[in-house]
Amino acid sequence: MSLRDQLEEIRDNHLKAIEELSDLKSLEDLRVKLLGKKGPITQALRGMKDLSAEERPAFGQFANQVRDQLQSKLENRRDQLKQAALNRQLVQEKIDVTLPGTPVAQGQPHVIQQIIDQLEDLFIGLGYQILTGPEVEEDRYNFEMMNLPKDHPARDMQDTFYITNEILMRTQTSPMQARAMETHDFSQGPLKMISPGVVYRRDTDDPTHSHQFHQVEGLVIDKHITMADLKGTLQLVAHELFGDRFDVRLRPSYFPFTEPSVEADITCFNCGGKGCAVCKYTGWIEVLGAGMVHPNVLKMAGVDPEVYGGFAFGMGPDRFAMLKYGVDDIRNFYLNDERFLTQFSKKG
Ligand code: 2U9
Repeated sequence: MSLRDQLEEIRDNHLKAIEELSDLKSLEDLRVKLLGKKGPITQALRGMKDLSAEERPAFGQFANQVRDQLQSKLENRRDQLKQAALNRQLVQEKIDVTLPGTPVAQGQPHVIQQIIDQLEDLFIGLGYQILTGPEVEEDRYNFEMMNLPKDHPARDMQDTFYITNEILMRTQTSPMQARAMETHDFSQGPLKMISPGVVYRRDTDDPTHSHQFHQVEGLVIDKHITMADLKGTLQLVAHELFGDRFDVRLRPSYFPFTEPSVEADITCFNCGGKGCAVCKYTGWIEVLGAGMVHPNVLKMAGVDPEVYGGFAFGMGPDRFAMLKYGVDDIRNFYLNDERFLTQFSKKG
């Protein structure tokens, strides 16, 4: 077979082989094999040395033509295969932008936190600071500085979770107020604060008691603070939270850290004061305790009771939530049952 015939055969076979290639990898393999140094075209060109000087140019030209032909066939086929691969990918990765997205469940603050948030907003508006502090407290701040001396019944082991003799789980958030009074610089103005947070008592859990619950306690210390300021503040809170037709009344009470002490009632939200089962036919609902800060408490925090005085109050957001939503068992707030908690959607 002549050299030209050999080259024609190589060309025809490979043009067919290239056409039949189905992937880019085998195309590249074939390209290297066909056009490489050991490839059939290079081999054929080597045979040129046996041709006569007259035959050589024409054969050389023909060999170049064959190589160009194969090369452009390879390129064409590569473009086709690339396009086919891209088309396959486009089909496989097709995104239907009209499909609805997967809904992401949105959380919400715990119902008690919602109430605390509302109170915080209200008191921030009145110029109070929000101060939070440790739940594991020193006896000194939790009891001693609150005018509850060592032999006071409220300090009983039965009522308090003690960690050591001097360290305990706070039974009220007032230790935060004691800390604030101790450090406040009264030359810079009054102390106005609320301390929201969790407190702990060694109660046996039942529908109205939980060993863990929340408090929001408030404290205002300045010169010339009177009980009228306390009542005015509580009235404002009631109006803001519930509406203008809600009134506040104070009844005498006793707390070791306030003197005089009061319990504050608000117009029954259920009957508007007429009397119903919720308010036990009194027209009033007890919502918080309060009073004028006891001089001993001021003294122990380094505040001169002859110059400064103030009022304090304490409320239980758990009880608020129970009253507001008609929840009859406080334990529901601490079970983390989603079916219960999602009822109190902020939007709803
Ligand atoms: C300082 C001085 C006095 C805070 C007060 C109450 C009355 C009170 C309870 C209501 C329901 C707590 O959540 S509850 O169980 N609180 O009745 N709290 S006066 O008195 C203070 C606080 C800080 C320095």
